[in-house]
Amino acid sequence: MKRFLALLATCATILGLTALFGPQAVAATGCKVDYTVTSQWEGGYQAGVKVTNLGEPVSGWTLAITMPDAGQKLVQGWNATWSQSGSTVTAVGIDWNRALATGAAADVGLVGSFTGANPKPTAFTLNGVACTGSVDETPSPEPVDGTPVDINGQVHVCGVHLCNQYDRPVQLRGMSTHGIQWFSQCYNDASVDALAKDWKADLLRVAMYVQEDGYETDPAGFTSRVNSIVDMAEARGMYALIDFHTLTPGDPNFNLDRAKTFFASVAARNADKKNVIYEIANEPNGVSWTAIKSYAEQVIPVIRAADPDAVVIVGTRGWSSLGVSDGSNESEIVNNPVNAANIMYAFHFYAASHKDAYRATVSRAASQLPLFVTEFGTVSATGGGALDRASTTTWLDLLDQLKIGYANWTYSDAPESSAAFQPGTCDGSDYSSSGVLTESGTLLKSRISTPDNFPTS
Ligand code: IDC
Repeated sequence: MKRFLALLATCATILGLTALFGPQAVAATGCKVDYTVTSQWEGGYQAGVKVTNLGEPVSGWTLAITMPDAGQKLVQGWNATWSQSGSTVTAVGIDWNRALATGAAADVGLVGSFTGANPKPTAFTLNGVACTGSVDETPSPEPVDGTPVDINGQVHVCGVHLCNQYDRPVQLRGMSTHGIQWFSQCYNDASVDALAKDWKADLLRVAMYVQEDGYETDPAGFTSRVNSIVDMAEARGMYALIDFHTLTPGDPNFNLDRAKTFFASVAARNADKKNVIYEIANEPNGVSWTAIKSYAEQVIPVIRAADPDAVVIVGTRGWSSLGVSDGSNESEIVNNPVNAANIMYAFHFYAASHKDAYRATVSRAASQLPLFVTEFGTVSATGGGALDRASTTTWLDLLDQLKIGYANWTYSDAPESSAAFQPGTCDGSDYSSSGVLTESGTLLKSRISTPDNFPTS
């Protein structure tokens, strides 16, 4: 069950007039705060706080939230440094969101606990300017009818974003298959229905390993399996990301001939579809950016020859870390981009392993390069270990804010904590009840199933 309770508060710099504010948010001069309870459970809640600076640009900010009493406890927060003193909860902007131009907003969030009723904040201050706001309940926007592909049509790259048929930026959110050589039993009508209808996902990434008993062992068979999953996604109005899942060896040029053969075939077969995006190399590693770029500049023309208008996503150095895991960063790409249009660059992260330094890189790179998080995990880079809820939430809030699309590893019942389903789920036909989900699956489903509100004009 989703419950959206939005409390709109407006900060004004004019002290003394605040008590006159009525139930409607008032025109603001200093800042505006949108406080939204995104979920609530017995004794706890999660809330998003969007603070928009309507005054002079600031190079740093402190947001103080006054709760009606100290019974409310901050449990954790993200996208800011959070603390609590008595009934005041404070968030201080960090590294990548501390500067706010006029009109710019920072999205932060928190999980809190309470006794009695969920407390509504009674006041907000920004940089010491006290302001109380009115409280208003805003209904969730009406969803637009139609599937993600119906609404957005053929997507294309516009500046640093992915844009829809109305030339407006969109964020596509979905899941990645596990290796289809091992988990093909997980991709069937019932499971893909659940992804489209219950999860309300926008995309399914089809991870076709090349080695490890993958494509190289049966090119025709794997090509046809990929195509059939593309069709299942298309039938439900979801985008399909065709992932040429190179991993070991890390140099994509090792598979250059296979890539040309595979992409010539899938691009010709799927050229008329609006839902296909091509990802040409999962995670280059132990290889220079120059070598990856050379690979991309040989594979992209093969795709374009058959399917000229599809978006192509290029893996980046250091396991698609924009080079960070190899001690580099996005500048090698910015200074020497792939010579092709309508392309994006892949960024991957595993929340328990990759944190602030990687987030800082993505925040910086996002203003210069079109990015797509074609794979990420809620756990460690091994695909196992404990789920890192705080880091995952921080990451997903950042991607939401930057409108960067993502696919989570994995929509499968693999016996590892990154999988969304409990082991054995794919032996049955129930992909919908909450009992079949893992902790990671529960978290991802709750994030992905929120309304997309794709722009349509
Ligand atoms: C992992 C799988 C695991 C499999 C292993 C080897 O979760 O079951 O045994 O691959 O192929 C990646 C890769 C992705 C990895 C994943 C987790 O793209 O193939 O899957 N990961 O290790 N990059 C970072 C993490």
